[in-house]
Amino acid sequence: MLKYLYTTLSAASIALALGGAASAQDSAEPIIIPTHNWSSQVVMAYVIGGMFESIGDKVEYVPADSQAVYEAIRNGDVTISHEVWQSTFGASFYNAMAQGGVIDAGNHEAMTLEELGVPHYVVEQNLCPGLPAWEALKDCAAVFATADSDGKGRILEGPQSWHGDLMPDRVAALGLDDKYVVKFAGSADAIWAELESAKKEGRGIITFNWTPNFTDADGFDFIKFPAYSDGCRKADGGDGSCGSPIGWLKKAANYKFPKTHPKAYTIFSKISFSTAQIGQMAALVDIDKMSHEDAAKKWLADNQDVWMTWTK
Ligand code: TMO
Repeated sequence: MLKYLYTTLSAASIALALGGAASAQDSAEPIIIPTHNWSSQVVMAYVIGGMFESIGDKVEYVPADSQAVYEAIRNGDVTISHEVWQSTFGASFYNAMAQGGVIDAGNHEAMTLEELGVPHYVVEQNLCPGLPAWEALKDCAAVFATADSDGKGRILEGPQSWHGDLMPDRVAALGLDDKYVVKFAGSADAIWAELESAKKEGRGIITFNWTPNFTDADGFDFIKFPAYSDGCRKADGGDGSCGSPIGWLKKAANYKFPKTHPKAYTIFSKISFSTAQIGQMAALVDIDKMSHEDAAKKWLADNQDVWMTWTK
């Protein structure tokens, strides 16, 4: 009987007959994963790429601008984005979606905050009484002055590519611009280097930072600005006098991805990293000084129980 089946039916139809509905195969075309300029995102790119490779799919990594990437996903040059931070990229994500071609592939478990703040010792040692309430900043600009800040307090913002003039707009809207100047860091590493030297010298420093990040473990106190509400930002038509939202962290994909790579897309839709897991990915690079690729290999090796529940 079996011999008869083999000689008259194709392998595919036997699989169908014996196993019920056979699932579709993923395309041999590579899945294009973007890399940006902060550590968890790059490590997570290789972590997710490693999961896709574990099922036999091909992966390519492309350095991409973290705002323009949503248009690149929409037109198919890039397949996914695995860290869509609400505060900084929510508008670009939904603008691209509204043009057609971007899908929401679900949220990570971690909630996020992208905000100005101070290392914990600044609060603990009372270097600026009243922090973390933003009003305290009015009376301690001198504590945050640097050689290049003209006697004003310096606010060290991240690279301008992340969210443009959000912080200069906010500082002006809150009436802090006669006392503070916003300087853009060239890279995330420049922020970490400044935080380290300020800590060594025991001096006050205000920087942009975010959670989940490796700094969660150290203690970093985000400043409490007036609450965020939709439309409060200048870019959204408001006066800009609001802080950042406690936001979601989403995954995005090109609309064809579920069809071209159904197995990989199914995995991608299930992926959900926690605050601790994302902090670990950043720490492997920013504290342990591993390369992004090596950090991802180590993370995958140490956390098979986590990711294999999504790939099996
Ligand atoms: C997008 N970022 C996590 C750097 O704020």
